[in-house]
Amino acid sequence: MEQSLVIIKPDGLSKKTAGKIIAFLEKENFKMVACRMFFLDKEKAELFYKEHWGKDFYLPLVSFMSSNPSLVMIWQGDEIISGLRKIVGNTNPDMAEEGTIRKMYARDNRHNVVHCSDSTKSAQREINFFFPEEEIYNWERKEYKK
Ligand code: FUP
Repeated sequence: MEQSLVIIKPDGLSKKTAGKIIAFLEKENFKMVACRMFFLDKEKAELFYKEHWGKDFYLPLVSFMSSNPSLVMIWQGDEIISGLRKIVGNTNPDMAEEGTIRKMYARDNRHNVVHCSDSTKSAQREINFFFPEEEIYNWERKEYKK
């Protein structure tokens, strides 16, 4: 079963879109297996985005990500990585498809409310970056109905 890191970024929390974003993921039948609020200080944000080091947007991106806490989660499901990329939409909301999270809530290609992993390899790195194994609650759930 595939897993993806999902971050509701500082702008996503500030705009009160966390509940809506989680609802999107639940509707797809994906399962949350870890969640914590996390302040990416400058050092942590630099490390998380190290693949972008040297690009013109690197420092403003680091500064944005360390402006406020984020909600950091792991979600799991069949082909969740490609599924989430579709639901989240293009990095740049102007280019994102109608109905995607970024089209609806993002301001621009930096303040784009949510992060999801782009491959199984980066998902593994990103998950290890934030969560020790014992904080990942990956067990079968009992069904509770109303
Ligand atoms: P994505 O996987 O869609 O989040 O996009 P990228 O991995 O290409 O970029 C990671 C983050 O870098 C984006 F979410 C926001 C930031 N970014 C900018 O701030 N400016 C840019 O021009 C491109 C990306």
